Amino acid sequence: MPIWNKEMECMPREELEKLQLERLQRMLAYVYEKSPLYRERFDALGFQPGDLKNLSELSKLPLTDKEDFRNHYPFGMFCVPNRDIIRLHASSGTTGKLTVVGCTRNDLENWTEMVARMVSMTGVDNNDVAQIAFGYGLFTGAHGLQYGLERVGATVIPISGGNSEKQLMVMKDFGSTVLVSTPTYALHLSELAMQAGIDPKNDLDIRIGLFGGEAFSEEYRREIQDRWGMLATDNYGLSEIGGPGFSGECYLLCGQHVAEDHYIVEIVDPDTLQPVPIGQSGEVVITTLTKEAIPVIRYRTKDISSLTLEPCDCGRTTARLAKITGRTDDMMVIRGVNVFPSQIESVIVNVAGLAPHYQIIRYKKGFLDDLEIQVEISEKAFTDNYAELEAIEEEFKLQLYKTLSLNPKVKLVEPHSIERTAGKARRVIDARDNK
Ligand code: DLL
Repeated sequence: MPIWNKEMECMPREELEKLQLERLQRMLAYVYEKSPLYRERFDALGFQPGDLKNLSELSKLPLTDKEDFRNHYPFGMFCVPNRDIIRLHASSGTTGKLTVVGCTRNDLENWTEMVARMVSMTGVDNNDVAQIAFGYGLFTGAHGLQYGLERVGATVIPISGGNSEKQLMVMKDFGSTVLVSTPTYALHLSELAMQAGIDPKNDLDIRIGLFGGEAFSEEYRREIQDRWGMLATDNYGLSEIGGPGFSGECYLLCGQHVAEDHYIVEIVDPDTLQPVPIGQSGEVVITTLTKEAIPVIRYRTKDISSLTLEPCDCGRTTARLAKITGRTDDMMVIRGVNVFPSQIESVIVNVAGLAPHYQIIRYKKGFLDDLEIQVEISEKAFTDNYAELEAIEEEFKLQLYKTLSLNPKVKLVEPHSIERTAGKARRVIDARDNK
């Protein structure tokens, strides 16, 4: 399979690290000159941009986080005058205040190239028809994917999220071969297709899914692949560092190739904030190497993953990021046990009779936090035979206990009773104040 930018994607590691160091040194000088925030932080450390002599010294610099974006809302993080910004995007945080990001013309060009690489490594090319079912708007997902897909010559259908009946009609009539959406929405669409008498595997032409925007487990991926008969790829990024294009899986589905000529990725221990050895899991920290509008030095993503530097069988030499297993702020401590929603998802997808639609309710029982897991019974298993339902519930509880060593409350609910979304799913409901 052709590689979009062989020079960069297959560069020997030593050469790549040399390039990263040059770019990092340039970037540090740039932010020192243009950003009051970084100048102040570097000065406080007594650090001059020219002091950094090798890549490992990056970990001595201070971290940047979402709070910095909030405190400098809307444009205080920008390093170029407004006249050089040609695009604004934003992501909505849980607190309601937007995290605003911008692009210069060069940023947009780099973004397009990175997404072009990302989509081509899955096998997408100019014969494909790509249906973009991410919501257009301030979210970086839809626009970013559109640029990259158009750059490789695919035909783009910018249908946006929602209106599922129309999605299916367009998919069939326009012959879509690529679906771009959140994994949750892909699963939901397959369900609606089946209800409408369309078998996504046999009656539709989708062969590749470019998924991202939220975490999904391997088991969830398998479910999507089985239902659609497609290759379901996982792609990660966040608006603060430029959106999608940061990392994505190739057709071998063995970790996400990071665009290392544009970013340095570190994995740190979320408690001590110290780098962990390669291969070990921790919080992903990202430094941009080429961004002009909003460069970020050591951005704390709160996402948890690990890295490998082994070259991939596809021929690329870039570091690969394992599937994101959760966020540090997703982690719930229940009776002393660390629980991530992704662990619960893995259990659900492996229990026969359950559908992968669920919600986790976190509530207070006395002084302790506890969980209630509401999960849909699959349509096939839905029955009014109490004993059969009870057997499913018992099996679910047993598997939960095996995975978590906990006995959370479990509630099986009817098919289709958990709200579906065209965007990112909200898996955990925090009801600790009112339970
Ligand atoms: O979700 C950017 C994006 C769009 C990436 C489309 C890939 C495809 P934000 O809205 O800023 O940006 O949300 C970023 O979403 O910190 C993760 O917690 C989560 N996230 C995004 N992609 C993945 C993924 C876009 N593949 C936040 N796996 C991130 C797990 C993901 N989590």
